[in-house]
Amino acid sequence: MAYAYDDQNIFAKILRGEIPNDTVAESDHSLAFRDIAPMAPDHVLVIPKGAYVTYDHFAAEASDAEIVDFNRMIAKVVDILGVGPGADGEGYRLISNAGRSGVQEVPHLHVHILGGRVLGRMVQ
Ligand code: DGP
Repeated sequence: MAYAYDDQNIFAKILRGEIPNDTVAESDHSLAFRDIAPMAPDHVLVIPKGAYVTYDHFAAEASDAEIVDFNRMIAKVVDILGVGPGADGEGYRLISNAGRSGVQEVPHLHVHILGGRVLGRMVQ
C-alpha cells in the first residue's frame, strides 16, 4: 500500500520547530507533547519523528529501531504521568485514529495517551 505523507501537516511543523509544543519527553526517533485540546487531565500525544501517516504505515515501513523507540516512549510517558495501573496510577488509554473512518485530524501518526480520570466507553 502507498502512503502519501503531507509534510505541511501540523505535527510535521512541530517536528521542524515551526510551531511550539509542550514537550513531555523526546528521544532519537520520537517526541511526546501535550495535546492542545486535552480530553482528560493527562492527554499526551506520542509521534515518531519519521514521516508516517498511520500506525499501519509505521508498523509496515519503519525500522526496528524506530518501532522500539516509539513503544519505549509510550512506556516512558506512562511512567512520567504516573498513570500505569501496575504502579500507583489508576490506568490509561491508548488511541491512534487513522483515516476518515477513524476521524484522524492530523495525518502524521500519533498515539493519544489519556489518563487522570475514569474514561467513558471507547467507541461512539
Ligand atoms: P486526531 O488526529 O483526531 O487523532 O487528533 C489530533 C489531535 O491533535 C487533537 O486531539 C488535537 C491535537 N492537536 C491539533 N493541533 C495541535 C497543535 O498544534 N498542537 C498540539 N499540541 N496538539 C494539536
